[in-house]
Amino acid sequence: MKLTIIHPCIGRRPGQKYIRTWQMEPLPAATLAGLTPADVDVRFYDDRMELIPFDEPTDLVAISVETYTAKRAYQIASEYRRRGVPVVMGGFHASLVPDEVERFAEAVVIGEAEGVWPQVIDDARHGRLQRRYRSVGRPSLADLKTDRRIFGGKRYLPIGLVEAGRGCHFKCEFCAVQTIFNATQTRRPIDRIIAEIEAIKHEKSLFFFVDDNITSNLAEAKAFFRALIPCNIRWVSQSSINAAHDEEFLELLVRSGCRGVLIGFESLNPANLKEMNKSFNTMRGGFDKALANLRRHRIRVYGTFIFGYDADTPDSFGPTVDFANEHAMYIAAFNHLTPFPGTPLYKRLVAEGRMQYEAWWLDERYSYNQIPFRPAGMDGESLRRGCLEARRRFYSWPGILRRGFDTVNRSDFFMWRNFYLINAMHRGDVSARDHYPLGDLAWQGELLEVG
Ligand code: B12
Repeated sequence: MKLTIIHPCIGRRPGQKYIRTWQMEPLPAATLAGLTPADVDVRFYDDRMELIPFDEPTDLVAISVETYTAKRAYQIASEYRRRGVPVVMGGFHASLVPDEVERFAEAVVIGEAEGVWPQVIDDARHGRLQRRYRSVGRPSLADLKTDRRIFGGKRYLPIGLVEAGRGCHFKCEFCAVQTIFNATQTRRPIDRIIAEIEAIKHEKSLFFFVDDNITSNLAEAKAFFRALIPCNIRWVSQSSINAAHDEEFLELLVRSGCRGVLIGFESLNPANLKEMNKSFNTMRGGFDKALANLRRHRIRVYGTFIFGYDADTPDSFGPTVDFANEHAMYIAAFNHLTPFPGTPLYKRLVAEGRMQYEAWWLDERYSYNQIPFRPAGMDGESLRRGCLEARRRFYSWPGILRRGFDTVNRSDFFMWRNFYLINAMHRGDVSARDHYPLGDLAWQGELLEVG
């Protein structure tokens, strides 16, 4: 049996290269390959960096779908299905809106693949694919095997992506992760993660633990960091701010090789944090105290901010960029609020009649950075432009140089050298991402729906 796994891009403008900062090794594909029985011949194509050979013979196509990649995923599925090849879809978007996704695929997997993938393969082998497969509860990640052989020959950013755990216990209103995992987290056994790191560490200069929140279970995170110390690697990850108030945790971060954490600050306005159910951000002295603690331990910060919550006005942008600059954040994201389907936020905005386009991810008029809902404190265009201006200011050359001279940002030569590379890439992305199309603009024809 031949299986073709596809990781779709968000979209494409003919003749233009894809956003480089997004070209990391896709773990969903490698996880699926690792779950596939050994006698299946697996091929993998990454739509973000290569052409898909639609005419290559295959028995089953598996596509990972996120909300931003849904339109492109359906284009790819239509190509295969027109050639008589069955398509199975899974991933975040498939789990959030299976009713939509199953219109474009023979089968949809809702939830995590670990519990159901062997059955999908077996059913496909015997020509009896079911319309839906639903993962029940949270499967154990003990046997998770990431098959990186599928990445061979592809030009990814040289970062080792590794999963230590999945999910987060917080219930932020906008977050697709809490919606899917019902605010629970599962973790891999520490010895398995360490074995995975040891196997690839000679080829990776930096690791990225893709966990939604590596500190979701602080006690287990600490045990993991202790075990990580002898690996002697550099790593970055995503963390909630509460961890920055725990001195033992901070010490272990440094000793285990942590070079930086992404923290969702989201907003400087407590009313917004309350509305997004993220008031925990202001605990124990709030942002300034947490940032001072991280600074003391020389942990770099990737700060992420959201604009467009109800208390935001056109005056919200300037002070937020000032804040990110004053704290010399290594990098920062200034995004508009995005209502992902299925989230409490999406449901609220629909109930309040504030969605501009309900299925914005498929709407012909929609492109990246457009605002799919009506904000309360400004119009959509002011929100779009405010985010763009915030990014332009933060990634201006004088801004980059100033942050580059910060004592924490230049405290480690490897991270300092990469500071300029990474900031230059993000600077280029500011205009490259603006109005980036969803779906391949050169793709012709109608999306093929299941009859
Ligand atoms: C690492 C990461 C990135 C990295 C690397 C992405 C990459 N190429 O791998 C970077 C930083 C580049 C990135 C960028 C973006 N990301 Co991102 N990212 C993640 C993160 C933190 C981990 C992804 C991961 O590797 N998980 C591990 C894998 C194994 O888990 P998984 O994807 O859930 O897959 C399991 C199941 O979903 C299922 N499954 C998945 N695919 C398939 C396919 C089939 C056929 C089957 C059967 C099952 C199946 O089985 C898997 C095993 O159980 C997730 C959060 C998360 N928890 O997943 C966000 C996440 C996927 N990202 C998200 C977003 C929005 C983005 C951006 C649009 C952000 C932005 N505005 O710039 C961009 C888009 C980039 C793109 N698509 O080209 C959202 C997507 C939400 C949604 N509704 O779709 C997520 C969920 C974060 C969030 N909290 O909302 N991201």
